[in-house]
Amino acid sequence: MPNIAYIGLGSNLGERAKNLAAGIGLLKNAPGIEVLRKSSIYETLPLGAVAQPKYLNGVFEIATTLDPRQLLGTLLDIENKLGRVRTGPDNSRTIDLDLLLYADNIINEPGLVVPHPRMHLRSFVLKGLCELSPLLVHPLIKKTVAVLASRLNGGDYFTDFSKPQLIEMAGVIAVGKTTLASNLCSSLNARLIAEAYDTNPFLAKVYAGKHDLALDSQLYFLMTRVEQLSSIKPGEIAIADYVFEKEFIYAKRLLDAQQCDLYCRINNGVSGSIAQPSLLVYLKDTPQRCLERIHLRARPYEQKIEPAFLEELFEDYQALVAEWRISPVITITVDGFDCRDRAKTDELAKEIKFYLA
Ligand code: PH2
Ligand code: MG
Ligand code: MG
Repeated sequence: MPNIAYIGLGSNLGERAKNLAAGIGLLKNAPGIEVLRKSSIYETLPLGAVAQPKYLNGVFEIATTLDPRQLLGTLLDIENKLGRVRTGPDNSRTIDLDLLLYADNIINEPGLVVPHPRMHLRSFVLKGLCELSPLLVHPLIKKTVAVLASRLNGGDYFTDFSKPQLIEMAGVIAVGKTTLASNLCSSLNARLIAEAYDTNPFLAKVYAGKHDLALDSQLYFLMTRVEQLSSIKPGEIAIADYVFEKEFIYAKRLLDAQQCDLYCRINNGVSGSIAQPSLLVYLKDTPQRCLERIHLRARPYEQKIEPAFLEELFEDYQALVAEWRISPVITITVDGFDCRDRAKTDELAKEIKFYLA
């Protein structure tokens, strides 16, 4: 019985479309391989640190009687036949044939890693897979390629161990951000970066209606966040129970137009050195259930929060996540996921590792 496998094609040198067509031609003629379906071809910006020409990328579904090692050998033969040189200053290539998936095999051998270790970070791979088989499950991450694609929002990412490995939590007040962040920290042996709400000397007064202190409160949060997010070392895993960009959500809601403008200028002026997140975890629950949790946890100054304010925050977070282009986003619907449940949070921690260097 042949196995189904998926091959990623790429070219960014010479006549790219012709190179891809030649690659497919040789694939079709190779013994033990039947090409079943092809995705669209996408033009993509080169992903990685070095400047390169743009790529054409596509994905192919094949049925094969070759085993994974033999299939890899065939792919390398085709690359060589089409004149790919595996040296050069910028790693550009006339043709690149990557084994993405081979049935539900998990292989980790020198030169042969399946699933392709970076496929879940690349929209140009996942979009192609989604055209062919959106419900295909990634055998390690155990999510469909459709879910994996939606986490990237059209972007392509790569991990970099020379940068801080920062995870940020987004979501409405009392959705469970701090609880989840601290559980993930113990699973991942990471540092917790907790929002300084209890040391903010202005916050309670602002909640109590002193709107003239709203700018002070925002600036206090801003400076503590900048200090916290500038302190993470290269390679260190840190989890913040906030997303830095929430600053703009709250500024817009709490400040008048002139304050907000001044605030945004200060923010842009001081935030240049903060770490960017490798991953955003968005916790989503109804504003109504968040309000119930606010009453349960009984922080005095939060008890007057109006349902309408939470609804607005919810919409703001939805918009923030919809426009997010900084990192992949894992969205968790809290209905059905208890942030206190260690079995669940351990499972999520395992998944998160695939997004870190
Ligand atoms: N392949 C790489 C590195 N960067 N960028 C794009 N856009 N497409 C690729 O196929 C690609 C890349 C290494 O194989
Ligand atoms: Mg490649
Ligand atoms: Mg390759």
